[in-house]
Amino acid sequence: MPSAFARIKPVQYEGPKSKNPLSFKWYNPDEVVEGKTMKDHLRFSVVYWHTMRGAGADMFGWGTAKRPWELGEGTVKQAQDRVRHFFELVEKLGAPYYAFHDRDVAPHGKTLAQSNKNLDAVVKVLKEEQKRTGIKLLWGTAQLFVHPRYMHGAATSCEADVFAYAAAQVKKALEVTKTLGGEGYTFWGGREGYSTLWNTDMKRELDHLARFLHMAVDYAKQIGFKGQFYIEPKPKEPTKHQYDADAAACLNFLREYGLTKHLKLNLETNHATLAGHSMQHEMEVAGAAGALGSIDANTGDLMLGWDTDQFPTDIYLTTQCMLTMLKYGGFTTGGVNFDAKVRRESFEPIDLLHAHIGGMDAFARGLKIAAAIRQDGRLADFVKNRYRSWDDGIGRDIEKGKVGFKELEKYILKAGEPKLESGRQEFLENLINEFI
Ligand code: XUL
Ligand code: CO
Repeated sequence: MPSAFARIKPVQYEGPKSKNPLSFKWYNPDEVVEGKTMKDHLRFSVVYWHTMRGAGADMFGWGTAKRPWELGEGTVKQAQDRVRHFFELVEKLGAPYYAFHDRDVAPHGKTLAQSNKNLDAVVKVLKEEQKRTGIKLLWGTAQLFVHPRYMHGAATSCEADVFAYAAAQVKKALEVTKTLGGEGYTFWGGREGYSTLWNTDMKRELDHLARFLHMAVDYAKQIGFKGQFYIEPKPKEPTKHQYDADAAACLNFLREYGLTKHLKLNLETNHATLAGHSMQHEMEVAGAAGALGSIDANTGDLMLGWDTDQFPTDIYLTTQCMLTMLKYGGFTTGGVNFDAKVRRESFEPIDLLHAHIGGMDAFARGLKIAAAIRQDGRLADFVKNRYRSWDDGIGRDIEKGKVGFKELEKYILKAGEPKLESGRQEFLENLINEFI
């Protein structure tokens, strides 16, 4: 079977002057930035679901995408062949990682046993292709939202048997993630939320979600899966309200249920903006809590109120992401995972290459700009200087817990009205523009 990408040459770095649309202008995998290669900094990952299974259908129309690997009856054999197309694409892009859901790689069976069997047959090919290409699994996950049984949620379903089914599905997904050497495992609460509070016992559902995650942690220990667990915040869609609404809500939930040591956050740009935050805000919240794990790199459309999952091309966005990432020490287990899809009108397989090349270049550029801003030092110096009143005197005494309200009253009666300095937002915005 000739691959859909057989005639495409491996994408190479040709530099910013190149006019070849199938080349990298900025992503130069071996180029060293802040002591590490770009490849190791960015740890790019291609998602199976949008890339291979997304057909471009929307509420008003059928799928438009021309996908030779979808011409067939939906058999296991077809699923195995599809994997080979996928790896050829990822290989040509030179991305070192991929991510998948159990049910996007292998067809649903009539029973759980049949689904597991289907999955095993496809995992065999995933393993072969990983071995052939050296491409690794960034994280695996279970699809707990497409099948009608999950209409009320999975771990937060009102029906205990659905919880049990979801647990059995995640058990298997953890096993195959381990088999494939996955460096992580993600929980995105597909339908873990509610449509109306009139029929919902929120406390009970949250308790169940925590129980579910504890079971996953226990099972990972039992089978010796050492990958990093992630929870992926999203405020809404498909439900009206998702429990994992944003980074702060997830961290609060993890803390309340004793899960902080076991899960970090996998943050997605379009989910951040749906929650009314910037991606940088979400990354700072996670970073401050020591929970900045991985990112689902995409972007939304600020004119629209839903998850458009576009490829990231905005250099300001990627600069902000990489500034925060570098500030917190860079990725360890995580990476830049393109949870993004081409537009419905971009229906040819080649559009998948343009999309990923654009995203990889945008992040490479963001990385270089962030490193230049850090090297320059004026931004960091400004922030440090802004807080200098905390480095000694009364500020240090407050931070060290040496003074209380009584001492502060005495202090301020003597010191008088505080003297303030400008926040210089516009000056700093201009400073950032020097680098972009
Ligand atoms: C959905 C989403 C998911 C998760 C994995 O919005 O982002 O694809 O990343 O289940
Ligand atoms: Co995602």
